[in-house]
Amino acid sequence: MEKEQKSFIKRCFDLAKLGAGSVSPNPMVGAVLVHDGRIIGEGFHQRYGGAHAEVNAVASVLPIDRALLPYSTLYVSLEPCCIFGKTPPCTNLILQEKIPKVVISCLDLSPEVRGRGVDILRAQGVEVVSGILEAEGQALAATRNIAVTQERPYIVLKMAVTSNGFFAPLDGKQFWITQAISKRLVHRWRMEADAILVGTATALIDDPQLDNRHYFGKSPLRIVLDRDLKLPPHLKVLSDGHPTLVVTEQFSPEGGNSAVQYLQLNFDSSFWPILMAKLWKEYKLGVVLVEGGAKVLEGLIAQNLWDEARVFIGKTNLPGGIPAPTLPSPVQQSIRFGVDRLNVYKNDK
Ligand code: AOF
Ligand code: ZN
Repeated sequence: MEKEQKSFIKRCFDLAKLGAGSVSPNPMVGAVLVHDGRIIGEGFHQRYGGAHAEVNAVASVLPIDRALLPYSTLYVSLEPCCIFGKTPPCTNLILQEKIPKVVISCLDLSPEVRGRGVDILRAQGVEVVSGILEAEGQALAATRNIAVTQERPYIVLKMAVTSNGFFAPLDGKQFWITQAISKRLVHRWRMEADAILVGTATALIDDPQLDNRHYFGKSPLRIVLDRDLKLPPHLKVLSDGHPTLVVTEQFSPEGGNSAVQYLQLNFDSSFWPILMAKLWKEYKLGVVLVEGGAKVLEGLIAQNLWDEARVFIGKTNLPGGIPAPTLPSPVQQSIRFGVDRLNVYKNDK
């Protein structure tokens, strides 16, 4: 029984992940309808503002199987919602379709839901089993659950470090640490994020495009810090016509490129928490990928404003340089990726 529940919940996770990069600031959610051990419907949340996983799963049931719904179990990776948001509550759908049993992995921590979805179903006589593969379900829903509880985006730090622990050379020149295939993985992470953030030195030294051109899907918004508006306008992020948000202490300049917007903020000790709160509240950014440099990464680590860090260890060495920022949590996962190693840290504070 438990084995069967786990395998259907795993299927929900796989379906949910198909929504990566398209659903934020909503969570990735997958759902499976099962009758007598047979899957009769499947669905996932495909895009922000669109139908929820449960709705798509019910809609996928063949006419011949529809009569089975009142005898089936609905598996969902997340607690069904009970609110009128951009779409109607999934709890209503479950009750209308007379689905007698719902198995979920974890709760939706959005303030209006937070267990109310489960309570409503139980109060109406639906059997609800919760907590199946809960840690994995929580990891999948973390972008949403962190954002709604912390009122800031889910923050992913990305960095590349030489095998002898250096982040960059001291001479302020661009230095490539990882192999080419690692770059493709980073572009996948860019597709999955709502925004990429870099500091002034990175924008100046690397003149990066900060887009996704080596993977499928969209490119995120680019966020560049430029306290004194000293970045030259010919840099790619300021001149290629794709959207960029420049965070500055100065008042926004007149004219310029319409793709470039400015956000004026004081660069004082509360800079990071205020910026992150604004990115969530005003810009609705659910996932921010931070790509450096060292000062930006260290600033966020010092304020405990990070959720996950993905650190590539390259094969290259530097005789000296800027030491890599250190993370206060242990490595959670270490994967060999071609000639590079990828260490994943999760913030456990
Ligand atoms: C679900 N199934 O597939 C997803 C859920 O504005 P809306 O209509 O998209 O609703 C937002 C709420 O639904 C919010 O609580 C969010 O966490 C949740 N997402 N819920 O039952 C889904 N994507
Ligand atoms: Zn829903």
